[in-house]
Amino acid sequence: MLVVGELINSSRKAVAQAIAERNTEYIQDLARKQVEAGAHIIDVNCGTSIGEEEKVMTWLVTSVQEVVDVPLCIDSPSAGALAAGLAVHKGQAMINSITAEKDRWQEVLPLVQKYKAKIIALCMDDGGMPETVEDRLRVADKLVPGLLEAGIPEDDIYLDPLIKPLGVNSRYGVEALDAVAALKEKYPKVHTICGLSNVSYGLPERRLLNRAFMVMCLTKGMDAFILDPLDGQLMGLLKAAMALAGQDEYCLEYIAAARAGRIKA
Ligand code: THG
Repeated sequence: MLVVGELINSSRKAVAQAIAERNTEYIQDLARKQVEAGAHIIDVNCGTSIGEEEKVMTWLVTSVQEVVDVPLCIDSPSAGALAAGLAVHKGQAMINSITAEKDRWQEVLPLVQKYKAKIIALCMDDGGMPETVEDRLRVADKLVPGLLEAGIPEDDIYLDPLIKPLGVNSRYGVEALDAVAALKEKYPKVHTICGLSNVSYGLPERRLLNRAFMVMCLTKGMDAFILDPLDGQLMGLLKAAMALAGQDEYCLEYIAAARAGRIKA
């Protein structure tokens, strides 16, 4: 299970402010805390720094890698910002993200190749956001063969079914879950990933929904999450659910985490 820490995201007010002030200490502290809490990769996003995204991404990647020894997930709608972040990144980065949209595909694919990065492939194309399982499969049928043909190893590909808010349509949870199962069946060696907190957008007590959805995703074969690792309940449930799903031999990880006080009921 791969845990990507989501907190360095400029859609969060405190992070947007830290970026505006170039508060290196705040960003570094947020990176350290997420790694201590169990994140394997740290997402860095500065989508709201319009006009100076390349500069900001360079600063974010450099600042975070000064204090933690994990790879980063470079998250931006701007290919220029992705390239700027990748140019200063140490180790194997993860790119967030490529899609089957014609322009995005052409801009991002050369970066994946050049930097031998892991790649998150969103199940969307020029037809827009997916609604159903079939929409997602149809797009995955362009993404996966396209990436393989371009020489990207299966093990570096992370399909994201795109989680949409349950508050908008009560089918959005099951459509995404069924899509994960279908993607895993069709492409067993390709990974699946999702941002958990999208599901709860606009609903009360969001963490409850995020936590429940994480467990349900895991039973469908999801093997990576973009999440808030500082939610201790979520991280505890993740360990418990992995043990129950047969993904933790002899429950060794669960027991070790409990003994170390990293998870609590
Ligand atoms: N898939 C991929 N990448 C993604 C997502 C995804 N990146 C962005 C997002 N979804 C996951 N990351 C976050 C980061 C922070 C928050 C949610 C998702 C967050 N949001 C609060 C909110 O929306 O209310 C902001 C509150 C605040 O201001 O603090 O915290 O699905 N590939």
